[in-house]
Amino acid sequence: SNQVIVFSKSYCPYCLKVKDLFKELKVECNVVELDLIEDGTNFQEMLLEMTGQKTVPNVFINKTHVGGCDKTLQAHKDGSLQQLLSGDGEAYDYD
Ligand code: GSH
Repeated sequence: SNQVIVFSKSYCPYCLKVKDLFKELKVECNVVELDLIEDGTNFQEMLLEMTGQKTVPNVFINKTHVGGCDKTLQAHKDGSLQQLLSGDGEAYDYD
């Protein structure tokens, strides 16, 4: 099955948008609220190193980095999100 991870902050409206999208799509996701966990700032530094992205949300689908809210919504619109969720995402490179 799909592994969807949303690195988030509990107060972030863009994160809420992304979480709502996955809810609407009935896609289960693992949400990590970086402001609510003890080592959140370490995670944040690691994410910055991995993805070059400073902001949340920071979304991964089956180990592919999708990006933030804008990129995730765009991927939903252009169909590449569904493609990733159907396990057919290898051809897509979001970096
Ligand atoms: N354009 C970004 C996206 O599409 O994801 C907007 C994301 C954004 O601005 N997130 C804010 C953020 O991460 C929180 S609401 N700010 C930097 C920080 O908290 O370190």
